Amino acid sequence: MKKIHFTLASIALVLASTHAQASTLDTVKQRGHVVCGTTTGFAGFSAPDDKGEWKGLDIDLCKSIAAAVFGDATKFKNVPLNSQQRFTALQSGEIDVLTRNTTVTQQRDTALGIQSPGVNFYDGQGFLVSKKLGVKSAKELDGATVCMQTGTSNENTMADWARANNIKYTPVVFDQFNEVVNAFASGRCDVYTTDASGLASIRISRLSNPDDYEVLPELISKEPLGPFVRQGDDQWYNIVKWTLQAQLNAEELGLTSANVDEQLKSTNPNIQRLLGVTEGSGKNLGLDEKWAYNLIKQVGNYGESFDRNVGQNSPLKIPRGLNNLWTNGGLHYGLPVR
Ligand SMILES: N[C@@H](CCC(=O)N[C@@H](CS)C(=O)NCC(=O)O)C(=O)O
Repeated sequence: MKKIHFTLASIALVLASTHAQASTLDTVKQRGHVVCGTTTGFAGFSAPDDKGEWKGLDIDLCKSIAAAVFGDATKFKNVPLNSQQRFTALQSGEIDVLTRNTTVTQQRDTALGIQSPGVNFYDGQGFLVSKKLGVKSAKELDGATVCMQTGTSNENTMADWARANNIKYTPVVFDQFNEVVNAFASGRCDVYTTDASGLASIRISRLSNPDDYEVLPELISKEPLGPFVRQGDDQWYNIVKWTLQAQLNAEELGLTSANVDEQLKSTNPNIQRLLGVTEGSGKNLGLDEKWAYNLIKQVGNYGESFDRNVGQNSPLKIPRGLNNLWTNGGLHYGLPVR
């Protein structure tokens, strides 16, 4: 099995290097829409609503890229990918950008032919249990059966943590997200471990009685989640990187989808540069000068997207915490657009 994966990865790397020849921006423009890799359906981050429209924090990043490139946030399509499929899809050119709760690690950022342009959600790995289990701390999990998804960083983190804490556990692992959720919901395992944001999403959107479950207090790792692009296309890397930076800068500068038109009259030079009133940032990216204006107007700033999808105005109600701006005690720090 290992051998087969290795071979597939090598083929994908060769394909990726062939692909790097054509500029991703040209390919995207010619096609008329950007293609983002997302989850198969993870409420709050990337999931279809009742009308089949994909919504979420990661979908908003994808839409923002579309707005930056085309001036139209609707010019995107998403390819649903499970944890295992996501890197091959990016390497092979099936998607232009992976916008899907993916932890930035050194190995992923170097050895897979892909690269991380930034972090759009700071997270950590945690545990979800049924209250019936009567466990209050992760330290009490000795002997537990633990549900996880194949191809996630969660598998290795769990193994490291259990070894360090002298905890024995039986992994119950599946390829498909639905299989893991169903196994946990039917009691086939005592614990579900993945990113805390994922646990919050699963508890609210996938379990029939969310109040029967709780997330344990411990986080056992750092899981900085963010988009990935292929190595070898600096312009596309910069477009994705600065799209995220524009979302963050907009929040820092108090620019929202509601007030951005009025703010075109602002005399603040930082606002003038971000909104393309003072020209330059668009040209640097190979985009229209209104690239950031368009994404702020059509999708909103980072905080608007956070609140609507995963924060206080969403069913998940995840606190801003580390995902607040640095000026409010969080880690998000918009790099200067100048
Ligand atoms: N952040 C971790 C975990 C990400 C991950 O794939 N989590 C699973 C949750 S169990 C998921 O999102 N599954 C959704 C799917 O496969 O559609 C990673 O990058 O490996």
